[in-house]
Amino acid sequence: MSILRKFGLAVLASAAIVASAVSGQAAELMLRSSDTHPDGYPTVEAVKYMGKLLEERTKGRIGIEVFHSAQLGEEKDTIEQTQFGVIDLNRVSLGPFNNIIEETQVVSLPYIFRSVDHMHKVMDGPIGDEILAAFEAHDLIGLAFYDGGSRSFYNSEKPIKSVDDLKGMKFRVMQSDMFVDMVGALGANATPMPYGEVYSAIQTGVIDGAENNWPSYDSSGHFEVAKYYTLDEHLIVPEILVMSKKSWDKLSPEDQAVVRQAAKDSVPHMRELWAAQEKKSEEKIRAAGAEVVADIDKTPFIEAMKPVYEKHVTSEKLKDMVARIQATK
Ligand code: BDP
Repeated sequence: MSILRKFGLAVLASAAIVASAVSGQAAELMLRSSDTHPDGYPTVEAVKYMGKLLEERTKGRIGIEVFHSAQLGEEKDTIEQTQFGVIDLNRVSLGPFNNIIEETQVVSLPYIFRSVDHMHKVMDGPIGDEILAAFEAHDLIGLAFYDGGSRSFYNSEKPIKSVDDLKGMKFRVMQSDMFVDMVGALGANATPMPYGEVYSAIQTGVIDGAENNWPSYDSSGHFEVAKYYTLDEHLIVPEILVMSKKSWDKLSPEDQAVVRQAAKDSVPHMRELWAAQEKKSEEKIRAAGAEVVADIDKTPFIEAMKPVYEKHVTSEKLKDMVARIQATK
């Protein structure tokens, strides 16, 4: 490139920075962030909030643009793109990491958490930090955990009141071998598939149903095609905000610290948004005529999960993590 052209581009670039600083529009460095959920969903709003914090704390140098509604693709693909540095930030469930990062399996095990509070205690403590750190070997930087409530089964066929009722039914799961085994252990059949394909798969009868939390059951519209929802709450899977290590390495250590802190500071805001959205979605879905089975004996569900633990918690490291989670009060 000629010196003149280089100079010309530099002038253009700095003109753009001045213009953006004046208009308050885009920051100098706009991090591209992916989310499968629609605009307004708690995870999307939390990352936007983090972007606001970042812009304030860097005086407009760094911001975030959230590409919601799976504009950049389905989770499994966007995870790869984040590893390659094509996407800077990604808010995803831990489920699709289960086959890649073994530590994520432990906190994705069915019934590993006694409650959302228990999950918060674990993820906010040393075990959470260990799991965040495990991402770096996979070209990702784990920044913060978000809430994903608890996930339960829904289907288009009949109200499920016991493990027996699930026999032979077909459910979509996230792309994680452990979730395939989880459904198998309940006597049903699992089909791993991208989130965006679930609605039509239920509608056309390829599957009988899926499993998710209230806000996703709502925003995906799945309740329109699968109105039987059984609150067996088999999973409390944390969600995570990751950054591409490639994008991370381009930041100064000071900016890295600001990014990490802004991510952490978005968590309490996210939890508030989440709690409010869970209530709103539940009300909306009940009003829409969904048949909710709420009083269900979870003991047989919990007992059925033993083979999943036996198959997936094999190393001493994972066994120790499970024991430490169970011992967390
Ligand atoms: C939602 C998670 C989202 C997952 C989706 C799924 O927030 O990250 O993609 O479930 O089931 O609850 O795939």
